[in-house]
Amino acid sequence: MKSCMTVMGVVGVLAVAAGTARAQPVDVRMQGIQFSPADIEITPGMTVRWTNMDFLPHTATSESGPDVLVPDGFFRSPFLSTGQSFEFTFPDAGVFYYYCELHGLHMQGTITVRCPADLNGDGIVDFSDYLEFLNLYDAQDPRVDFNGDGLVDFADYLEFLNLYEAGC
Ligand SMILES: [Cu+2]
Repeated sequence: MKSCMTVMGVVGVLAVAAGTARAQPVDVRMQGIQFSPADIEITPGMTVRWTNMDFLPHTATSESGPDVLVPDGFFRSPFLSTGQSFEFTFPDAGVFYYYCELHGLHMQGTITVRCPADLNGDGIVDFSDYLEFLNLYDAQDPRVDFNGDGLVDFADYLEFLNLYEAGC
């Protein structure tokens, strides 16, 4: 029981460290009447920051699917002029489409929010991800270097268990 409590303590510390590491926003430029990069992948809790580099106004407006071009109310920036930014934090996993209200079809992007424990990328965290983790761990694959220290080791195993048990 005592050793179990010790492991839980270590996992808690790792979770706090991971949360801190994700605090920095991910940048998307509005440049040349395009989002750049147009398609990005992040993890839940991360913030995206759009910045307008053009001499035309733009928006970042969520839509329910590609080419829908109707605000779905999830996020909607004001009209951004040159140099202005808008930030939005994505709390949950999913694929989120967005567009510019002034440039419609020509200016769209996607934000894929994927749980780090969803190693097979099927949108759910389940036992197949656990098996995938074990394979990647044995292969020393950098995708399971969860704490980003350049090593695939027991600390990453503990972090994976923490994320897996949290369902993300
Ligand atoms: Cu635009």
